Amino acid sequence: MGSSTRAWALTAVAAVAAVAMAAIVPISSAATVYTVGDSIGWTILNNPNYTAWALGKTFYVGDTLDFKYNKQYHNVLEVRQSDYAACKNGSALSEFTSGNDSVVIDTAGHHYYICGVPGHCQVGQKLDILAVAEGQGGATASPPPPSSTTTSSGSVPAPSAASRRDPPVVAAGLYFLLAVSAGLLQWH
Ligand SMILES: [Cu+2]
Repeated sequence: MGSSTRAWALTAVAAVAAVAMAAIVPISSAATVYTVGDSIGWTILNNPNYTAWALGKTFYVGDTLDFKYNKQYHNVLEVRQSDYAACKNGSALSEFTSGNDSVVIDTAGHHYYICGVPGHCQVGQKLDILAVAEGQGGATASPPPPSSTTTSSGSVPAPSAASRRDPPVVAAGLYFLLAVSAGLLQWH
């Protein structure tokens, strides 16, 4: 009886380990690069709808927006919400003019982009994306407050690429599993 019981115990430990590790280790996804507008790029031709383009996509901090356009006719300005809504280009937060701009989303929350060429924003060359911090759910996530977090322990920093896998938590999980398996084997 001893060997079969021990085999059962080891199988149980393995199963518990698999489930526990799946829960402990967050799913890690590589940063995504999006071409704004996909094949049509950043333009006013053919009535692009960048709101529709962004719909259903989950943007994470660390992802990249590639704006591809003819730099003779367009540019990319990151602007505040009010300027996005009003299509004002006078106080851009950032300006991109290369015609092939890779813009890394560096903070969670909304990011607003318009073309600064007169008239273009008004006919739809504008993009509003909502970025969520890594590790947060997509569809159900709401934008965090601009400068503070609502975690129970206020000192915990926002998730970042460096903390995507949390070694102390994984180590604690492994220690727990070792303790469980040692206990199971002792019982038999
Ligand atoms: Cu334009």
